[in-house]
Amino acid sequence: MISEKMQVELNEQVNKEFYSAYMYLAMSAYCNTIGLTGFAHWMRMQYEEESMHVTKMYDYILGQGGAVHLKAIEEPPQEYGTPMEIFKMTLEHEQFITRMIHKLMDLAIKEKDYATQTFLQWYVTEQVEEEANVNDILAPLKMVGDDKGGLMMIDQQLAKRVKPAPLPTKN
Ligand code: OFO
Repeated sequence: MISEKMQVELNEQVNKEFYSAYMYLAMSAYCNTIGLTGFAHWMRMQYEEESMHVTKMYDYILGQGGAVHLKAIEEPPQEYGTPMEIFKMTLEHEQFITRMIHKLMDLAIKEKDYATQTFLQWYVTEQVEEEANVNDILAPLKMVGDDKGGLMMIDQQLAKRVKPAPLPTKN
């Protein structure tokens, strides 16, 4: 069982995770448009990952006897600039999501909601991994700068990102 307030805040987070998925899909489309198919693939996999974050939280709310409230998803930008700008924006977005997850955890602790604390721990760990993954891409991007050959090599590396493992299905 979750409190009314926790239900509201988890539903807000579902919306933010949907926005994350939406933004990464828009980034994927943009990368395709500028001819960086490896970057586009990485962003497409990130979209799939975020879609799972949505579903996992959705299932948790329902499993706790709560009500899911799906709200309108904000429109993401259509243009993202250079590969470096794309990944800087990605890092800033993930840092924002990390702060949101931590705020949720603060609420779960305040409410002595042990089940939600355990549930959110998965997201806390996931955010550490997500920020590290983005930093691992930003480092070589900084190194190659505007060098086209270097960018192509990074593009080939990003094309190898594997599809995230599916979550166990609930329904
Ligand atoms: Fe990128 O972790 Fe969810 O939003």
